[in-house]
Amino acid sequence: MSDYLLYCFAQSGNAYRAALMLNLIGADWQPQWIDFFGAGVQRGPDYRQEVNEMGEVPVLVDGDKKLTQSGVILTYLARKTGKFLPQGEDQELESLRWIIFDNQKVNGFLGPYRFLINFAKPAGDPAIVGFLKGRAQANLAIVNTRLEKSPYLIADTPTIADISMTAYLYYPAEEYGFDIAKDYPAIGAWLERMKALPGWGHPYDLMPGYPFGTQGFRNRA
Ligand SMILES: N[C@@H](CCC(=O)N[C@@H](CS)C(=O)NCC(=O)O)C(=O)O
Repeated sequence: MSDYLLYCFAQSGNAYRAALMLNLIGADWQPQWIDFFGAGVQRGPDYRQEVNEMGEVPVLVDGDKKLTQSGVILTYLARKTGKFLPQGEDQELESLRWIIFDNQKVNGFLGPYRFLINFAKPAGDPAIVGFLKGRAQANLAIVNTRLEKSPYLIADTPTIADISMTAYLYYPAEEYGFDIAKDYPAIGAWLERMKALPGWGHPYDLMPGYPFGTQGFRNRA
């Protein structure tokens, strides 16, 4: 049995934050696929009662501990292992600042935008899609400006703030109708730096659910 179990699915950038962290710290972990788009178990009373009252993925199980919210999972794993841990109060606060901005305004808009144009049935209302796209792009520009000044978000080395920010940013450009790495070059260069970290993996390789509707992986190493 693995040390950690992660409730996740391949299309979830929110879950990818936790999957990537587990891989980067070299943890012994296994995914528990959630059929988010099919049965939608996360919406059912059993899931809410037994797994996560918020009805969300990701959920990390570590022995008797069950953690939800990717920012909490990242903080827990960083504190437990000392890896990607912000150092001292200033960095801790700065990391939290970027994680909240990411959750609410960067990937918090990008994820629903991608969902509405790729997976929602019926597809999203164009006015809502346009709003989400505009907000996501404006906030990606803010992250880009930040990364023009610093190799990683809050320090010269990567921390959980960077891992959080990667959430939806490695998915293919076709899923967005624009190319994040090309349109925001400092983000593109930073994504390459993150990709070079030992243990890095693409969301479609780390979590089950690719191709869409299956429990497979794209290229399981
Ligand atoms: N802030 C949360 C977001 C989690 C989240 O929204 N997950 C999506 C899947 S990508 C979900 O489970 N949504 C179900 C719902 O909102 O009903 C995190 O970072 O863990």
